[in-house]
Amino acid sequence: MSRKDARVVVSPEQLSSFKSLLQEQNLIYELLSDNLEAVLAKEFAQRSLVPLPQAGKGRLSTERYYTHEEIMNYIADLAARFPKRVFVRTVGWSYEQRALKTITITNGDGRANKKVVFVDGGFHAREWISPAAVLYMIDQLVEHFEENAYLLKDYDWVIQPMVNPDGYEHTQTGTTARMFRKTRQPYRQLGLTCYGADPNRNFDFHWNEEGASSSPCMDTFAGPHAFSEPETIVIRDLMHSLADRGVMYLTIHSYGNYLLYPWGWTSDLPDTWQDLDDVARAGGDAIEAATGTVYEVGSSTNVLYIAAGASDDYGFYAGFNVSITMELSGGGSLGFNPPESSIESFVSETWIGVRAMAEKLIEKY
Ligand code: 0X9
Ligand code: ZN
Repeated sequence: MSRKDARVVVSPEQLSSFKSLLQEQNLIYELLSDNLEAVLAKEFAQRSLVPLPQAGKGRLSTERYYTHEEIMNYIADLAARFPKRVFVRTVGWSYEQRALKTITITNGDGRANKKVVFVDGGFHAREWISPAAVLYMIDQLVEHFEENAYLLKDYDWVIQPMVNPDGYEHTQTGTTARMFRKTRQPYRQLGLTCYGADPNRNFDFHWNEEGASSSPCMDTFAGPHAFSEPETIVIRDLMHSLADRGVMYLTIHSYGNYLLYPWGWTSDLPDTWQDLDDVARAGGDAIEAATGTVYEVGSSTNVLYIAAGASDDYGFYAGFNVSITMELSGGGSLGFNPPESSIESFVSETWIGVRAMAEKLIEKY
């Protein structure tokens, strides 16, 4: 697929009229699968269901995706093993009452009020590679402390590996649920119940303007009002509590290989866009030099699409000097489902980019 191609899923009933439409518009198309359900079911069946012995204790490998509970156990275990450097805090509860936790990683020197890098993952339920990549960053900063100590000298890293655990757990329940994106709070409209708001359209900055939907059954449903979801309130409050010290907010999504900075609600660029561009480009360049993977760098609206009410715009507005959405590589039949065999290469590549962006921050701020 080339860059401007798009994957579209069409129901069997609509396939022939959709093909005619493409032909009328002279659009070139390729049928990637004539039975997506079956492909997804096969991919889903291939994932490891059996928790590894001791999963959540000690290091987490990159050989499989983990449940929310395993991830929470893992960070608790890290805090117990490295009590001088690692701190875990419950920052709130999801709609279905799962614990939302942050892990703060320091160098243990006890110096207060350092600058902050705030990273999150798992905003969108189906983007399983996101929390996996964030776990790898945690492992690097904690278990590989010696080689990464320079990243913690003047910075604390505050990391929330799972923003939307209800959605994430839902996507683990079966093939039909695998491509679910949103939170799990139910919304009723015209006698129909649909689940969830898009957490990345729920922030109160140009909320529900372009690129967001008012319909609860849409994937980009902005919610009935801004901050209708407990999960986004938690991120908002963390952002405000960290903003004085916050140099970079980084949110990990998939897929498409993009490093995006504000704005996402308008095609205008912020005054400091060149600083944002420097940081993002440092990440993209480091990845390309190391693996050859090319990330496209630019403002969300200008290189991807306009979408208002997202966390990156809000974090920048709240005071972070730099705010970046990193869209990792795609894999599997739909891009959101890279096989377990590719986790290691995707997450280690992500770390190369994140480390380079942090180095650029240290140089500039
Ligand atoms: O649409 C999104 O929320 C993000 N892409 S994804 O495929 N992971 O859903 C991109 C968000 C970019 N940022 C803004 N538009 N502000
Ligand atoms: Zn996403």
